[in-house]
Amino acid sequence: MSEIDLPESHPRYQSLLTRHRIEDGVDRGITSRQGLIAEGRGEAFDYLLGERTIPSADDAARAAAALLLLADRPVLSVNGNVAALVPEETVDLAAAVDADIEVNLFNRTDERMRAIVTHLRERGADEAGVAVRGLDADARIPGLDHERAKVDADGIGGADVVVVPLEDGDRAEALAAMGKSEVVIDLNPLSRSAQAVTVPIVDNVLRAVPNVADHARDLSGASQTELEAILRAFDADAALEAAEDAIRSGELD
Ligand code: PTJ
Repeated sequence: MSEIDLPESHPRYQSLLTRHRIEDGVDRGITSRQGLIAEGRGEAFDYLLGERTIPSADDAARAAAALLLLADRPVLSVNGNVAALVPEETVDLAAAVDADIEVNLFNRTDERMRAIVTHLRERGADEAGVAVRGLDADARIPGLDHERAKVDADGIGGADVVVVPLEDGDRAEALAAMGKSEVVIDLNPLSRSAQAVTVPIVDNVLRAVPNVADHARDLSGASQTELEAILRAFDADAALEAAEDAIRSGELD
């Protein structure tokens, strides 16, 4: 038995665990109520994908790992859904690629910002020596309204590569316009954020975040030339097309 009192062999285990974590996140002031709706939409796409990491998403996860290992100042952006679903896994990925974490919210309030920063510190960031940023808010992303534009100058503001799971399309486009390379993790291959970025991973954050960390560990001894070759071989448009195909043609049980 686990945190939801169901055996892991239960056929809906993953989905029920995910719902439980999101509900719990809302109760604890971490996840927004809109996060419940986002989760429902994500679940529908995941069901159509067969709740698995398709080969093109695994290639994308490897390219994302290469991009992060090549980066000078990588930052992992965390919102209320990511904080509820994969806090330890996000810290583990940050440690594997030597990145900082920054809390960056669509529905930003001081209470939620502080609750999420504390949650991540307690879920391993302090122990792993991973910086959790977002509270300084001393820089702005040009072209966005006030609250969504707030970032830390030493975090997303100065980053060269940003991982933005479940990102809103405007902000993904605005970050790309600042010249940053982005990795988006989003189950919807048609979302504007997935279309705007260097490496779109069409997969559930529950699977994608640990998968990128595994690829990063596997590539830790690779040379710069090898990492660059992996990145060059990755075709973002083809990956999005493969995901859309898998969703449209998937056989449902
Ligand atoms: O915590 P905040 O205030 O920053 O708000 C975060 C949410 C996610 C509520 C906000 O950014 C939002 O409203 O997002 P959207 O526009 O609903 O988009 C969420 C996207 O994430 C959709 O394309 C979903 O398919 C996708 N999604 C939902 N759950 C998952 C997911 N993708 C990957 N893994 C998931 N578990």
